[in-house]
Amino acid sequence: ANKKEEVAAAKSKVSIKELKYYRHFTAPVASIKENLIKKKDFPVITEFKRQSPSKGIIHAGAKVAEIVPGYAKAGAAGISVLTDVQFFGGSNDDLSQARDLTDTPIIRKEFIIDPYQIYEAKAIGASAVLLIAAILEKQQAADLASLANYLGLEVLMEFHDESEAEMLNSYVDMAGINNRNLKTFEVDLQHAANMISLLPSHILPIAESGIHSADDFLFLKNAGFQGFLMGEYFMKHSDPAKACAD
Ligand code: IGP
Repeated sequence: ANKKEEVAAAKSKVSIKELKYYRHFTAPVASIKENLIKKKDFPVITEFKRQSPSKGIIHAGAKVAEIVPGYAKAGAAGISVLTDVQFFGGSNDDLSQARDLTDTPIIRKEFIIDPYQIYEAKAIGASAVLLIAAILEKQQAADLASLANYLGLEVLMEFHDESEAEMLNSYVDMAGINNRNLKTFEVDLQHAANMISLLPSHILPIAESGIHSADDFLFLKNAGFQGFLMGEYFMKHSDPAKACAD
């Protein structure tokens, strides 16, 4: 099933009105952006991810309860949880479970194309949502980001191509530059370093993907990035939380 069908199916099971009664919907959440600014020594969003289309299985059967509390304890500024079932083997349940285990703000990693998914993000306990510029129209991205802000969710908009910079809107809190080309899966840190200058200064720049060493981190930090999204580097370990703390 594609995302559109998936969203339609979810909508027919649980309405937006019903999502508003979920216990996480009205619960206050912390800010990833503020945390990234505060935690200058470790401005990292750590990701919970079992598998990906580019890497296949990264950590088979990974359990939220065994990893997320450790990420939080290690001082992560935020935690990214994949909710996409088809490609990443994640679930909404992973995210709400993570929310119950920590106060560290959580970003919903999902292919968001419909307002329903923003309500859903709030209902399962997210603090922030990812909007991928490459899969959205400009007006659609603005509507989704505006709804997210209205519901108290921060917006991380993800870019890969220079041509996507025009997708930015005033509701975007953080801009992620993905080092991984989602079509070819090729990773190039220099690409992010080249693209950072396209971002307006009030939007916090985050480097995403393929950060695998202290050298990678320092290279991107020197290029001006203030946040770092890291998944595989931790998840490939048998004990990701320990790898994160080390
Ligand atoms: C993490 P990595 O290489 O550290 O595991 O990457 C994160 O950036 C990556 O999972 C990601 C992603 C996405 C996943 C970036 N953008 C969009 C799904 C959808």
